[in-house]
Amino acid sequence: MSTETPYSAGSDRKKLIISGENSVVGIVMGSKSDLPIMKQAAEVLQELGVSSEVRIVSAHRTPLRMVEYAETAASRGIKVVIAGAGGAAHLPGMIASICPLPVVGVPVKSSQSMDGWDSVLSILQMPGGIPVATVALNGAKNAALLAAQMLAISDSALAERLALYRTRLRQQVETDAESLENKGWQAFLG
Ligand code: C2R
Repeated sequence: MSTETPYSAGSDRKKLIISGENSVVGIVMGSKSDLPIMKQAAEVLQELGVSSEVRIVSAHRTPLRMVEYAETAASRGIKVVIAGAGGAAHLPGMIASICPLPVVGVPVKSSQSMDGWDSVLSILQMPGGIPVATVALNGAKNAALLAAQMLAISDSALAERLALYRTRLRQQVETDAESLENKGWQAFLG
């Protein structure tokens, strides 16, 4: 009789993490179905000139791959991990429990989510001692900005790019506000 449990099975062990070259942010998600949300983090980081790797890693379905990811991320040069998952979203907390790096958690409203709260609370309510910086439901964009802000503490060029990002954001809102005031809301919408 085999003594292998599903989580010690060789097939899981063989799927080693494919190293990304020189990435400083690791974006992981529980399933490919999270990608439409989690890609927003990759896009913001790309816009800010921050290198990232994007991986599917599930604490539930590929536990050993998750352990390997969490154990090797820092030594591979990753500085911040962004972890997104839906439903019973244990991935961010489990990565944080193993990995010394800061983990930003993204609750994803997945097809399996009841209403999103399951994922939010699974990521938010970590026990004292193992923090996960939790952003809003589907808040992958803000997760990327938080990660960039952490990196910018010791990277003045990135800090400047982040300041520019905020300037553009402010200018866009000012342009919209002015246009709304000038045209009135009906013409603005039409
Ligand atoms: P499928 O669409 O693959 O059925 O996944 C994923 O993040 C996804 O949102 C449905 C949802 O299950 C989530 N999932 C987790 C974990 N692994 C997968 N929450 C985990 O390890 O926490």
